[in-house]
Amino acid sequence: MTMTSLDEQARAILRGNDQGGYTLPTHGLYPYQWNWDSAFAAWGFATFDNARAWDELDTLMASQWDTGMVPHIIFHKPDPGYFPGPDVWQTGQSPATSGITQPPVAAIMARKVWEMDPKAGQARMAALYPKLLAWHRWWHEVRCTHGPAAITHPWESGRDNCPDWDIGMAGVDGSSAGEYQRRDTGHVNPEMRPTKQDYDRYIAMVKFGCSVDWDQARIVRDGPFLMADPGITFMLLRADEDLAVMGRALGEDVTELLGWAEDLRAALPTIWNDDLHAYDALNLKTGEFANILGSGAFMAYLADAGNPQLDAQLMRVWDKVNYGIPSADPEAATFDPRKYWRGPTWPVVNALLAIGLRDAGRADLAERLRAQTASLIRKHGFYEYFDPLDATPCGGADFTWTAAIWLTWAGRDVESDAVRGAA
Ligand code: 9WN
Repeated sequence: MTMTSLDEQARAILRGNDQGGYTLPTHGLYPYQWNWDSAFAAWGFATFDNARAWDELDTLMASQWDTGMVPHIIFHKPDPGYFPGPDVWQTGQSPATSGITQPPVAAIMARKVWEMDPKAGQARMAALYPKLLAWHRWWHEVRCTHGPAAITHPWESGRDNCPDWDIGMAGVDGSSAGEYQRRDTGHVNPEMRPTKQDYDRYIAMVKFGCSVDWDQARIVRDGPFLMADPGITFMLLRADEDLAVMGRALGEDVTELLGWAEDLRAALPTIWNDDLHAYDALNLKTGEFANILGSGAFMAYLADAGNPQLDAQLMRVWDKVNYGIPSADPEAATFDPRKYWRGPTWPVVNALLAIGLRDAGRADLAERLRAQTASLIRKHGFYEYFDPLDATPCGGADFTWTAAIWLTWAGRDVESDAVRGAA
């Protein structure tokens, strides 16, 4: 299979998943618009249709709540193939949305899209800027009250069932979930998906949100789950700084944004676990660290927050596998190479890490990661995630963000990366 044919396949996947203004992650398994998936889709579209890239971001931000939160799913058209659907979330939004958010990578991706065609993107960016700013304000005012960025549901992290959340999940009573029918396990191999116990707890948390009318202050204060997420903390920090670059280019006063970024950077020691020699997830309800190394910690490079101890941890976990960065520590007892976020490698996370490594002056490591990610896609196609030991493709096929990552990064050699804004 030639490079060109994979480029064509990737573009065909983006077009095939395009619903007119927004893109599904993949047909069947995920039949709606997802927040951070859309941001990556925009980056992918920008390689061949810059206007369509901005449309994707516009559609996402059009469902922003009055509070500034941008929901993790937008249920544009009813689809019985996904659970939990809008009837379970009951957020009263139109179009219907979930009641939680997802990693704030939209500003990071908007900056890339803009830099790929600054002239064409100027007006589009100006229109988007206040919405992104309001979303960041929401993150800082509502979710950084303990310092680092906190999540109230594992789905917010985008790394749903990673071992980072096990200690927080243990405190969630899943018995209120009641009877329900999962749909995900009918689309893909159930062994590669979260367990029934996980789902009971996920649904119990959704029910808690409904019970307080999605009042964020109450969810943070009284909800069953509250953990600091290193991954989101670093992505938000990077996104603040990228948004400030765009703000300056628009002639905006970015003092507030830079203040948020400074506060967040000052809070990083809170999530540094000395025993683990790494950043770690922290249960804000008990003050306990998760004591497990996850791929969220490595997002530190995105925010210029790497250090020699983290470098050593990165090389340790990377050298234990053959393809990409594992989502969880391969030397931990909880490691499972095919179970979703408990071990598999995710092209989209590899791409974010490579951006950080490149910025940290480690182009050699970024290239190693790119080559490994490309080999997974060349071997098996545009899967959702892969076994990092033997490259087995996992989860959904013809996946939007994997196709986008191919077009922007994994399928590019070092020279063309710069052209596509991946540097
Ligand atoms: C819940 C769409 C999403 C991704 C997440 C990934 C998975 C959903 C699910 O799919 O989560 O949000 O139903 O499993 O974990 O990162 O955004 O691709």
